[in-house]
Amino acid sequence: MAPASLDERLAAIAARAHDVARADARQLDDLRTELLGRKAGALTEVLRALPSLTPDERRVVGQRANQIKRELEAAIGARQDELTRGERAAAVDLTMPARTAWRGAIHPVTRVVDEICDIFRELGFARVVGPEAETEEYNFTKLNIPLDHPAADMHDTFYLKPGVVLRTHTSPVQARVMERYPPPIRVVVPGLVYRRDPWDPSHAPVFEQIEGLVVDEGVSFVDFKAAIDYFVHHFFSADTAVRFRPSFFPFTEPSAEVDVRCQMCRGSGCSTCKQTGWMEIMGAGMVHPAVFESCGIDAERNTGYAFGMGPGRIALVRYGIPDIRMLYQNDMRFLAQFAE
Ligand code: 2NM
Repeated sequence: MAPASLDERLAAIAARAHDVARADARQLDDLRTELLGRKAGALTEVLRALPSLTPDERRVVGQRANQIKRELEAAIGARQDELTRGERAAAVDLTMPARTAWRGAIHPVTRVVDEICDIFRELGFARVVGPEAETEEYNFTKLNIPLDHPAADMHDTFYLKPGVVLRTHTSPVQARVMERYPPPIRVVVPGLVYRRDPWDPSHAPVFEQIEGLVVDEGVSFVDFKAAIDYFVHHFFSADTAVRFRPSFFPFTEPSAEVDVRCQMCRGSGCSTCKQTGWMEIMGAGMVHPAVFESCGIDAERNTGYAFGMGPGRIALVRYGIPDIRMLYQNDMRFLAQFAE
């Protein structure tokens, strides 16, 4: 058994845990010194008295003293943590302005592509995509473009290997659609296309295209004009004038180019429209029977129209962007302007 006086001293020391739990930072420092201090701490004093006890007493008092020491250390540590957390919470300045979060934006070209597809969706066109690496057959031959045509030239087309190219337009996807599905066909085909053009303010070696195709019995150029009027009036504005000029493409006959009133000057003439008052937005025409032939469509029963446009070009016009390269540099100062 321990002598009563040491027992009482230990009980008194253990009871100080209540003070520890309520101490502020300074009191806690004082308590640490007062109870556990190496020189004159109350517990240290008790331990120092051990050698004067009998071996039995020494074991009992020693065990009890060490247990109280561990408990006090734990209590002081816990209180210290509490005080630190409290200090941090008190240091939060609720009047400090919040950091503004970066807000993502849809790229202007993506926006134009989506809007165009949405408008044609209203007219019953499905949106389809296809491969960017194509055979010469699908990119040229099936579309009535002979391989000795200038468009198939190595100087204009990226060849991946003999017979395989990066598509120069999305038309090979239409060829695949015609082969796989019977008429009626109504599709729009957005996607990247590749041409061996050096970068300049109005050219890029890779750019977006959207082509459209309609195949059915009794489809005429009037159907095409109606669809394009609908598109222009919804994409640009209800009072935007449209005109059709004769043109030539190997895969359509007759072929046309579609112009809209210049969106910058509304027709009075400016640098964007080169003083013509008009801006070209697409090429189009009635699908050539030779194309139907090579894609397994019965050209006796069916007719159709097709068109192609460049959403990048259209984005330049719509947002007044002076250089096509700005669409591809991913400069945050440029892109952030399109955040909604
Ligand atoms: C254009 C202009 C005119 C076109 C033709 C075809 C297909 F597959 F039916 F033959 N797809 N797209 C076409 C016609 C594309 O882009 C300026």
